Amino acid sequence: MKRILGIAAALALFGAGTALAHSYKAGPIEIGHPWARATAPSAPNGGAYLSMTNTGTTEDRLVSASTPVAEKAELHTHLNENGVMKMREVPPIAIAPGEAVKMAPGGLHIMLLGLKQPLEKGAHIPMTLRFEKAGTVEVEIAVEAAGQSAPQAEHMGAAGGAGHNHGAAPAQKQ
Ligand SMILES: [Cu+2]
Repeated sequence: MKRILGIAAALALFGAGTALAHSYKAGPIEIGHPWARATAPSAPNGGAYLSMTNTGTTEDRLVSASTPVAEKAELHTHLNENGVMKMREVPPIAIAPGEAVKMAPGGLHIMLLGLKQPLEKGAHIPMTLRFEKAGTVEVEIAVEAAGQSAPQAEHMGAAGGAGHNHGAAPAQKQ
């Protein structure tokens, strides 16, 4: 319990100074902007996303992930099977030297199964990533709006363009 409180306090401090884009390093692997979609209070599962860039000279693999807010975290992808989108657990995700792997809604993601609490927008949740060679690294998942299809920080570039009209409801103000 004491340990959990300590982590919470550290997260509160860290969270206060965190910009939307944040990144981490595990050896030569750069982990960019881990984020998750906010979940409804009764949602059993959630999804987290991040990018991994290998600045080293040998392949590494993301083996597993874990977070105290979910019973289990699995590496998943979406597959289109006869027009039906389905999720499947995937083997460790390889990142070739000089390459980047980007998780995103509709594709690769870290599935958070058995949420112990809803993921609330604005929260930062701890996650441990384990790489085959680079070992483990602690990251923080930034929880963003439920309808978010891309990280806020990269949204402008991705959706880009003047006059681009978002069909969705206006973004909620904090
Ligand atoms: Cu999934």
